Formats: sequence, structure tokens, C-alpha cells
Amino acid sequence: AAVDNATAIVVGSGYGGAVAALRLGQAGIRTLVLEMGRLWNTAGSDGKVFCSTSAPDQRSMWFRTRTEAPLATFLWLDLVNKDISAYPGVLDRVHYDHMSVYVGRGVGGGSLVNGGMAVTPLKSYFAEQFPTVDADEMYGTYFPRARSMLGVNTVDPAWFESTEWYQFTRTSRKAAANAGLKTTFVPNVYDFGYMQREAAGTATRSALAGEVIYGNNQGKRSLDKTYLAAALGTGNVTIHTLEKVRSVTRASDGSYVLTVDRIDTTGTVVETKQYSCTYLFLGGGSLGTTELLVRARDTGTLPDLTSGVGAGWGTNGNTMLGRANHLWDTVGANQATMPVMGIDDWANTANPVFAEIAPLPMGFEHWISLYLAITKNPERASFSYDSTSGAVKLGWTPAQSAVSVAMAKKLFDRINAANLTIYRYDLFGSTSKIFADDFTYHPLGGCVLGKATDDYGRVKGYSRLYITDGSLVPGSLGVNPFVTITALAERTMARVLAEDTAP
Ligand code: FAE
Repeated sequence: AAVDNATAIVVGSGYGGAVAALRLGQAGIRTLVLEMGRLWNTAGSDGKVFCSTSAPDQRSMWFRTRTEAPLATFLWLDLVNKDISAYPGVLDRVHYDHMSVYVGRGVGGGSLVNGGMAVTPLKSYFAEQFPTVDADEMYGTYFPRARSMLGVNTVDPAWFESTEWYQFTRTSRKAAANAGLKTTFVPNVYDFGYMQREAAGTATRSALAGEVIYGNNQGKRSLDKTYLAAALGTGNVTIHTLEKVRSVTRASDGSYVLTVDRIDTTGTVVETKQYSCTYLFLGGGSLGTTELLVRARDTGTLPDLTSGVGAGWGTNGNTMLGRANHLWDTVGANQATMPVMGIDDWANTANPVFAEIAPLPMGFEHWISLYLAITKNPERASFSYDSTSGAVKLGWTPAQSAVSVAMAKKLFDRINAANLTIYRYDLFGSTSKIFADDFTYHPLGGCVLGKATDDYGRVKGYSRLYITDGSLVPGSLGVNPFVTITALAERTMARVLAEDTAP
């Protein structure tokens, strides 16, 4: 096959990929970004780019015939999921044996589907997770750089206290306070000025119209509007969509050669291409990057990759749960989809948990408080290559999920006891499951910084090969991860452009 050349190739267009693309483009390096998802900029027949959460269509999920929303049921009825036709939709749920992982697909990766919560971890916990990284430099330079580029802002506290759209959050805050727990505001990349205009009826509703996991049509500063727009603006960056990198090898001249499948919107491979580059940046996310490298090592296309590749993966301790409030503690029929507050019990060394107060916008009063708990689960798993099926498998076990559940349960048992309330049993399938322990929004690790790579994301065993995404984070962060992923990518790019690409 013919080989297309670029100086640098970036695999994936999520946080890690977007930072790499912008900084390479600004440095005058001709860069090609390969993204397996589509570009989300064209309206469908309903005049909207993304479909709604309440009436999902083919745009919702990545090649599915039925949606697989995190909340499977409500009152045990399968109200939530809908039949759809197969299409490169924006949200994927990747199934491993005992864990499934939600990820974004498209130009912007996870930024297209996530809750926008833009949290900087506690400096002390960051330092514990990244002992070889200069925390002062991170908190002085790279975290502020990431927050400003991402467009992080905070809800106006006075509006928060008065608006019906955050009644659900205030009710959860009261329940936490009754148990002596502290809550904290959480910044977001959703434009809160825009949200206030939505509430006032002067702007088209998005966060106030239930939009989030299948994309926001307005208001959200996703990466296509921030880093990636700036990257394209340098004139040095090109993005190819619906192109999935299948394998990577190294040619005798030291260049990297990628084999890439281009698909159409039915998922059919219409072309298999080869690209070659001098510098290769992997931003396929914790799953995408780790799978590529585990396969490359174990099939012998990049045989010098070390045993650090595929190891140190965790769920950030994610567990979702719902509580039933008393009839007089309403959560409101109207709920904004962007969370703005968390219950912060991370300092409780006996049981560290940070629980996001999550919305459940159903358009009617249901008295449910929903939470995404981030627990300090120390369990880690590895990926391995199965030569029979050619699949990369994840060794996570149900017992490892049970550790997260036990930690979340300790915290929420306290809240229920203080409020004389109970859990909801009807949200996560027919088995009366209280804790959703079988999925995560926060896949982290697989190619941990300092283990699979050096301390700057340079892959061990190979020169001019870099990782810039969530696979570098060692399985736990204590907060939502994208600000940290972005800041670490900024740090890597500053170092690599200063040291590795000088003529
Ligand atoms: P990611 O954003 O996943 O980007 C990887 C990109 O690479 C994707 O676009 C893939 O399609 C593409 N790709 C992968 N493999 C290939 C391949 N072989 N060839 C071509 N392209 C490929 O990676 N985090 C927060 O901080 N705050 C939140 O509020 C929050 N809410 C979330 C809600 C949901 C529903 C989900 C799913 C996630 C949420 N997250 C949140 C997590 C956050 O989105 C995630 O940590 C980042 O997106 C990870 O960034 P990466 O750059 O690692």
C-alpha cells in the first residue's frame, strides 16, 4: 500500500491528543491527527448535531442497535434504553469480562460526552500518585495553563442558591450536612453564563434540556471549540476522521508506520491505509493507547516495549448509586445536567471518598439523589493479549469492584442513617442492584508514567514515541480526571518540544 507521510502523527483527539496537536502545530511541525470517530459539526434532519438523552437515535452510541445508558431502569422498568440503528455514535461502552468502560468517540473524545467537571486534585494526593513529578511546577504552571485553555468556570453561588435547576444539588447538600459531611463547589467547562440565559429563556436549552452523555448542542466548551480549534488555526494540523489505527511498527530508518482502517458510517472498512511519521504521539485514551501498545508488544511489531505496558489500570474507584429522599425533600422536575458540587470526604483517611452530586433529569419529581462516588480503591488490573482471538483483555475482577462499593457504602450508610433514608433498588437493572459496580467513566492507567514511559511520557524502549493521555495516570486520582490529563500533556509537550525536536 502507498504510504502517506507526516512529520508527527497524533492518535486520538481527546484531551491528550488535542494538547499534543496544538503544541506541535504551534511549533511549526506538520501534524496529522487520526480519530476513529466522526466530526460532530453537521446537523441531522432534526436540525441538531447531537440527539437528546430522552429520545436517543443512531447518533447516541457507537455501532449499537440498542442504547446502553448507565441507568438501566427506573422503577425496574426498562424505560431508559431505546432501539437505534448502527452508526458511529458519540458514546461507546467498551465491555470487558467484569468491567465496562464509557468513552467518547469523535473529534474531541471524552469532552463530547462528559459532565464537564473540571477538578484539580488535592496537591498532596497528586504528589502521592506522581512522586516523580514536580508538584510545584504542575500547580504553578501546567494546571493553570490547562484550566485557562479548557475554559474552566464556576457557577454563580447566588444563582445556584435560587434556581430550580439546582434544587437536586441543594437537597443532596442538606442530606450530607445532616451527616456532618462537607460539600464543595466543583468548576466546569460548561459556560454558566450561557446556562443562566437558558434558564431565563433567552438561549436555546442544552444543559437545561437533558443533554450531556450523547453530546451538548450548546454551551459546552468541548475540545473541538478550544484546543482543537486552536490546533487547526496554526495551519499545521490536519484531522482525519473515521480512521482507526489498527497497528504500529517501526521501519528500519526509525520512522513509525501505522496501519489504519478507514470506515464508512455503516462501519464497513472502505480502505486500509499506511501512514509513516518521525514522531508518534498516542492519545487514544487509557483503553485505546494501552490496547495498541499491548498488541504491538505481544505480536512483535514493537517488541522492545516493556512489561509496564498494560499494567496499573484502575477505575478511579467509580461507583454510582441513588438514594430515596423523603417526600418533603424534593429534587425538582427540572435539573441541569452539569454537576456543580461534590461531597468531599477525601481527608477521611479511614475511608476516602469524593462523591459527585449527579443529576437525574427525568422531567418529573422522582425524589432520587444520584451520586458518582470516586473512592480510593487501591486495586489495579492488567491488560493481556489473547493470541487466539486477537483481542486485548482486561483482568479486572468483581472482587476488585467490591472494594469501591464497600467504601461508597460506608459513606452513604452514614448519610442514610442521619436522614432516616434508604437506597434506591430499581435503577441499575432487574436484580435490585444498589451500587452500579460494573462500569466506570474514569478509565485510568495501563501505561503508567514512570513505568511504561519515562517521567515525561516518552515510551521506554523506543525513541520519538510518546503517550499524552489518561493511560499515564496510575489508576486513581481522587477527582474527575480530565484537567489532570490535560495538564500532564502540557508538561510532556513543553519538555518534548524543548528537548527532542530541536534541529
Ligand atoms: P479520550 O478523551 O477518551 O480520547 C481518546 C480518543 O482517541 C477518542 O476520541 C477515541 O475515539 C480515539 N481513539 C482511541 N483509539 C483509537 C485508535 N486506535 N485509532 C484512532 N482513534 C482512536 O482520552 N472527566 C472529568 O474530568 N469530568 C467529568 O465531568 C467527566 N464526566 C464523564 C462523563 C462520561 C459519560 C464519560 C464517558 C467520561 C467522563 N469523564 C469526566 C472522563 C473524561 O472524559 C476522560 O477521563 C477523558 O476524556 C480522557 O481523556 P484522554 O485524552 O485520555
